[in-house]
Amino acid sequence: MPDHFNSPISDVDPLIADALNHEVKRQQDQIELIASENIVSRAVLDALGHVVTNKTLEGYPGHRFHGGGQYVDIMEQAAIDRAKELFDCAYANVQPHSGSQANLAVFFLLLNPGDKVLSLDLAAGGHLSHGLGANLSGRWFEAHHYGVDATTEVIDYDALEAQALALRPKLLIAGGSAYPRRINFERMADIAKKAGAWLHVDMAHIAGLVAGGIHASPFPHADIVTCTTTKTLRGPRGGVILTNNPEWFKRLQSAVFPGVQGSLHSQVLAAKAVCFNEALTAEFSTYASQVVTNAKVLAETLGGRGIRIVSGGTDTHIVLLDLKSRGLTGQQAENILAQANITSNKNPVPDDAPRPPDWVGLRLGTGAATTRGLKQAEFAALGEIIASLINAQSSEDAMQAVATARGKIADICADFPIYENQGTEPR
Ligand code: DSN
Repeated sequence: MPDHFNSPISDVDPLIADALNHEVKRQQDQIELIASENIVSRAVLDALGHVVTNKTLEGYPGHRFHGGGQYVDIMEQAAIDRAKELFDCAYANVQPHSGSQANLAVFFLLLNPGDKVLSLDLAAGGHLSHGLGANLSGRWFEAHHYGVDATTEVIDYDALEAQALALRPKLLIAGGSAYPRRINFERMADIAKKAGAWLHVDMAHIAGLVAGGIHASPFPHADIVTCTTTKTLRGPRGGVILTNNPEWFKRLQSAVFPGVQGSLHSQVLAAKAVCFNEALTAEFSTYASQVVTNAKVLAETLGGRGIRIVSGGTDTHIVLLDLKSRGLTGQQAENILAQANITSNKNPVPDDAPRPPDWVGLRLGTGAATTRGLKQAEFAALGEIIASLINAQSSEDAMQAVATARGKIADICADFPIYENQGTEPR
C-alpha cells in the first residue's frame, strides 16, 4: 500500500508520472514559441505544488466563509497589494481562475443580457471570450467587432470611432490574443467616452510588457482591466481584474465570488503573489525589453527571407506570419516546425478563412524562449531555421531542412537548459 502522505507519484500512478516526466523532457528539448506560454520559476512551481491546495475558502481576506484561512489571507493580500503596485491601480481582484473567467466577471458586473459589446475581431487578433458566437459572451450579448485597416493591418482608430459612434455599445473591449502592435489606450478611452461606453482592456498577452514598462499601461485610461498571469507575465494559470473605480469595486468582488466562481484556488493565489513579486524587479523589466527586441529580430529575419509578417512587424512579443503566398496552411507550418522541435500554433490572419484548418496564419511569440535566455543572435538563428523549414520547395528539401533544424534546435536547447533538476521524483 502506498503511503498516502509520502509516496511519490512515480510509485502511486506510473502512467501519469511517466507522462509528466515526458512533458519535462518535451519542454527541455524544444523551443517554445507559442505566444501564450512561458517558463515559470521554481518559486512559482513551489507555490503551485504546495499543500495549500488542500485549503477551501470562499470570500476575501478577513471575510471568509470557512475557517483556517489566516495564511491564505496573507498570500491573497500580498497578491492584491503587489498587483496594485505592479500595475499602478487602486483595486485588484486576484481570484479569477482564468482570463476568460475574469472577462466573464466583468460582463456580469457591467452588462445585462442583450447589451451591445464592441471588440476586436478574432481574425484581426481578438479573443474568443470577447463575443465569439461559440462563446457565452457571443450568445448572451450583442457582440460587434472592429477589424484592422486592410492595408496596414493596424487598428484604424478613426474607423473604430465612426463604428462606435454609430453602434453606441455599452462596452468597448481592447486587446486580444494575436494583435502584434501597440494599442493606443488613450485613443480607445476617448472613443469609448464619445460613444457612451466603458473601456475594458484585456491585456492578457501584454501584461508582462506593461509590468516591465515596455508597453504603455492601460491605466489611467481604462475603466476596467483584465489579464492572465501566464503569457508574458510568466506566472501561474489564472486571471486578474484591476480597476480604479471605487464604486465598482465592491460589486466587482461579488461579481467574481459568488457571481461567476465558487471557492478560490489557494495554491494559484500563492503563485500569483510570487509572480507579481518577480515582475516588480529590475530583472523583469530587462526580460520584458528583451522579449520585444527578440520579436523584432525574429520578424525582421523572417521578413528578410520572403515570409509575410502581418502588419509588417511587431511592437510586442507576437510575430504573426501569413503563409498564403507560401502555399501552406498554419496547421501545415505548425506541423513542419514541430518536426524540428519548435512549438507554435496556427492562427487566423486578418480576413482569413472561417475554418481553423484553412487558416493561413502561424503565430509565434518570444516570451518563453526569452526566459530561457535566448537573445538577438539566437532569435536571428531561429528565424533562419524557421524560414528554411517554411521555404523548403520539395519534400527532399523539407526533409533536409528538418534534419538540419533539429540539430540546431538541439544545440540551442543544450546551450540554454531549463529545469535541470526538475522531474516528478522528490525534489
Ligand atoms: N488565448 C489563448 C492564446 O492566446 O493562446 C490562450 O491563452
